[in-house]
Amino acid sequence: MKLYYSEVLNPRKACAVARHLNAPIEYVHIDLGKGEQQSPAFLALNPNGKVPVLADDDHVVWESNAIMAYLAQKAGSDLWPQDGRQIEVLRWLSWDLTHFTHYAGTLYFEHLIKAKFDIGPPDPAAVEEATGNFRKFAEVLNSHLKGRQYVVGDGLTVADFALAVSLPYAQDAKIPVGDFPELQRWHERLNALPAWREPFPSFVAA
Ligand SMILES: N[C@@H](CCC(=O)N[C@@H](CS)C(=O)NCC(=O)O)C(=O)O
Repeated sequence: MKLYYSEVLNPRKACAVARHLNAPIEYVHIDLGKGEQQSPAFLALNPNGKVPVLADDDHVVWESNAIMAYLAQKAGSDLWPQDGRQIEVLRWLSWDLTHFTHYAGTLYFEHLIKAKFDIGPPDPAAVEEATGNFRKFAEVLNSHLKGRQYVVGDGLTVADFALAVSLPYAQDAKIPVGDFPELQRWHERLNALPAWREPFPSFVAA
């Protein structure tokens, strides 16, 4: 399987799950700064021109959440559970895309990506709106995590990998996690996983 990635937010989910599962992956780096995601060869894989993309022979999967689920299902892993927990995982993945990481992602873009790719200063209005909305939805997740180790059931799932993806960048992206102790406790637990701390394939021996 080939996993097309770059060292940014959404590919981080796919790379972390691939490493956690020890999946047999050939990593293909896409240089977003050089616009490699717009090359005809890449657009033939993903017409959206975005990473990550997984190619399993002729089967191509884009969208990081779908890639995580695909890798887990292929490995027979409970990261994508096959019982009633699957609906719960889907619920949190959907909520994450629209609410939680949607706003954390805006802060990541405004504070980190704009500087990294030299595309202007943060937009104060976008930052203010995203910060307020992040706080609102972080409260929901913080309450849910009280008394829990993981987001769904008793074990790690792809929902944890998705929901926590912005947290390693919280300080630099000015994502206000400081007011949410359950979020921090949960993220510390994920930090015990090597695949979480170091998801990108620099861990692969050259
Ligand atoms: N919903 C997609 C989002 C993918 C996405 O936005 N990828 C960004 C990196 S985090 C990208 O490839 N940006 C390059 C571009 O838009 O040119 C997913 O979860 O995979």
